[in-house]
Amino acid sequence: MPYNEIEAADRSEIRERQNERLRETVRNAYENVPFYREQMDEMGVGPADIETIEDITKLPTTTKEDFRDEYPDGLFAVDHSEVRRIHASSGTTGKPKIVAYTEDDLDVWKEAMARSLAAAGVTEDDLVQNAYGYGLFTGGAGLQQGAETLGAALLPIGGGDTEKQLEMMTDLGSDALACTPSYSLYIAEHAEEQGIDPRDLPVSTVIFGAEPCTDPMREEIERRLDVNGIDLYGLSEIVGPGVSIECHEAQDGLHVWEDRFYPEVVDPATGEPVEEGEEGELVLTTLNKDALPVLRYRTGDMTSLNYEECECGRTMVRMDNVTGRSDDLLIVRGINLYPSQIEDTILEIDDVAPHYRIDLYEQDNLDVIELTVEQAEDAERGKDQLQEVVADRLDSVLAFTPDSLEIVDPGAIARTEVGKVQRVYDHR
Ligand code: DLL
Repeated sequence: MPYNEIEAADRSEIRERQNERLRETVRNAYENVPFYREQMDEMGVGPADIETIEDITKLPTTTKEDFRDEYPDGLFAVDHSEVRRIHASSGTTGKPKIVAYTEDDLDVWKEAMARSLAAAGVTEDDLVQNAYGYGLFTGGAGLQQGAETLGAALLPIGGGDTEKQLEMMTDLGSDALACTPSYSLYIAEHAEEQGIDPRDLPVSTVIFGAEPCTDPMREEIERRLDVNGIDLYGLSEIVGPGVSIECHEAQDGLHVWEDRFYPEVVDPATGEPVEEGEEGELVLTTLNKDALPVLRYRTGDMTSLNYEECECGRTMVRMDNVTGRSDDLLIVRGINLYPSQIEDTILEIDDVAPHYRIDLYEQDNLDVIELTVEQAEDAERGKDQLQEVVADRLDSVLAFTPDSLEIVDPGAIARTEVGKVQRVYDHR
């Protein structure tokens, strides 16, 4: 059952709202954010040129560099007295991206997260254990507000302290666990170490996000913990978690709350829209953010859109799960490869644990790629034999041969308890 009727409304009604809200957003951005006014003036477009959502391609795009250039508050459209909350997203380099919310913006976010949790199958009777980080990261606060708005109970435990996670989960009977996919596997591993079968834990749903999760990784989570894995997507620049989520009924693509956040998919190289269903870079426009209206944000996340009605009855467009970013692309001796393709390929192999790392170096002006893969605890093959199998599989599926391939002992690759897992280390 959708949380809000609009989720299953006629497409024409959704379109109507998008048209109206796009006009308001563009007016707000043009009148109150000098950055957008300058861009639009330069392109010769004004708010009067934007009547329907089809006109969106006339608008300028926004990039993460724009957030950095306008640091800290150059993109704010309201006076500081109207700001109720600030979050920040830290990249690996440079200044964080600062994002702000008015009271109304927080309400939009809460409602989007309540819709998301309802779509994940969470009800008022459930306890959600929130193991996303609190603080400047949007994960902790986003899940918390959503669960409370929905009327579910929430345990604000935050990331880390895995011992405590297991204790509370068992004692309180948490129904859902919200955390990154890698942390859910870490919890499973930790339980096993303590002699607890993770399948006996009370959790029946894991709401994972903030990191890519390939199909074999999801299967591993679902199998190890005996849960339904629900993929939750979002980003600080647009709102935080709650831009889109899989429904528990179909688990077939993530419904984008497109009356609030309008999605387009473009060719990452040219910025031109791709055909429906084709893969490209996700571009998002906020339709209901007053403090920080964002026009056509180039997310860098690769996906495709599917407008077919879902078996759950929701009519809102679905995006494919995001397993790669346009800027993650590895170009190794002429072969273009996403780290997720490596993950997809190696995790299909029995005896491989869902832990690996990719190290990139430069030697004599050439890129060198080293792959380290962890052996599963219950592996039947020895390391040498496993190494051959992994090398063969990478070659036959991806036509890829790493410069070095090492199989390491179970547990040898460092785990991430708090924050996002890092798999690619670029030393160039
Ligand atoms: O990660 C918000 C979030 C919190 C989403 C909790 C889901 C759950 P940022 O730190 O700004 O915000 O990072 C956003 O993380 O552009 C994607 O590259 C990646 N990402 C987020 N969710 C997913 C997902 C939060 N479900 C960036 N699958 C995004 C793959 C994801 N990548």
